[in-house]
Amino acid sequence: MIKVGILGATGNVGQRFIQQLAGHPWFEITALAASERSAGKPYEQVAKWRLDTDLPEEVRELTVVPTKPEAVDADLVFSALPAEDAIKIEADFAKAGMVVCSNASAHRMEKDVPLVIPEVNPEHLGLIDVQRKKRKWDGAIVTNPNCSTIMMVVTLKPLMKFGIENIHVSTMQAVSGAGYEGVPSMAIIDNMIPYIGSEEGKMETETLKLLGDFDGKQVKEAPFWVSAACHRVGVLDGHTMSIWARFNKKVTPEKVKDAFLKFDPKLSDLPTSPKKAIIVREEPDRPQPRMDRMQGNGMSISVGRIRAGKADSIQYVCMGHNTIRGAAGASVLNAELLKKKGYL
Ligand code: 11C
Repeated sequence: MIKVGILGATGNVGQRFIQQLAGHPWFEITALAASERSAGKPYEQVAKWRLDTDLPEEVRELTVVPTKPEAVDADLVFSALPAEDAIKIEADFAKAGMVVCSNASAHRMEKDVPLVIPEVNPEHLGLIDVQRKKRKWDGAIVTNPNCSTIMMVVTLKPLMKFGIENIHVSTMQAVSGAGYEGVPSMAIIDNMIPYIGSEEGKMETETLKLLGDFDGKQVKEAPFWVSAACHRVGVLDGHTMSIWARFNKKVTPEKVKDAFLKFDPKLSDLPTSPKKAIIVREEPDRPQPRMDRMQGNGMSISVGRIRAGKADSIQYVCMGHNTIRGAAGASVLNAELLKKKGYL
C-alpha cells in the first residue's frame, strides 16, 4: 500500500478526499493535516463531518497534524488547501521528496507543472521530469483543473478531431463549490449570483493548456479560444453548463453524439475510473444534478440536448459532480495514473 496524506483534511474537498480514499485498494490514509488550530486532536473531534456516508472508521481516531512535511508520514499527499496557502506548502512537500496531487489552483498554470485529466492528457505527466530537473527536488507537484473546466474539457476531448474553432460556455454552479461558508448562508435560495471570482478566466486558460500538445519539454496551448460566463445557482452539488462549440469544418449533432458515445479513454485499470467517462442522455430534460451527479460513483460526466445551434455551432449541456469528478475524485484519479506510469 502507498501511504497517503491529505492536506486541508477538514474542509469540503478534504472530506471528499477521505470518502474517495476509504478502502482504496492502492492507497492507505496515514496522515490528515489541517491548520494548527485543529492539530493534535483526533479527526472526529475537530471535523464536523458533512457528507451523507458515515465518517470512515479508519480515520476517526487519526490525530490531525499540522501541514508541514516533517509532521506527515506519507509518500504522496493530496492537497485541498486554499490557493493562497498551497503556493508555499505544496512546494515544501515536493522539496521534502513527496508527490503532491493538488486540487488547488496555485500551481496549475506554471509551465513545468502538469495540469492533468487522465481521460484527456495523460502524456502531460512527462512534465514531472522537466519540473524535477528545473526545481532540483525529488518530489513533484501534479495538479487537476478547476471543477467546471474538468466537466467541459472531458467532453471537448472527443471533439478535438473535428477541429475546434471556439467555445462559448455558460455555467450554473453548485454552492458546494464555494466551500462550507457558501452552503449554510443560503443566500442563494430564490437567487443566483452572476459572478464566481476568477472562475471564468480559469475555464478560458486551463482548457488551452489541457488540450495543448506536449513535445517532451513544454506544452503548446491549443489553438482556439474559450469565452466563459459563470453563475452560482441554488444547487447543493453538481455543476451544469451550456456549451456552444464551433468547428473548422461542418459537423452535425449526430456526429458529435457519436463521438461522445464512442469515447473510451481506456482507463479501466484505474480503480476510481468510471465505466463510462461520458454518459449521453436522450431525454430533453436531462442531465439534472439531483438525478445524474452520482453516475459512475460521481465520476462520469453526463451530456444531453445535443443540437444544432446558430452560426454553425453545436449546442449541448453537460453536468458532473463538482466535489467528486471536479475535485477529490480528479486528484485521486491522477494519483492512480501516476502509480500506473511508475512515478510512485
Ligand atoms: C466553484 N469551481 O465552484 C469553483 C471552486 O479553481 O479549483 C473550485 C475553484 C478551483 O466555486
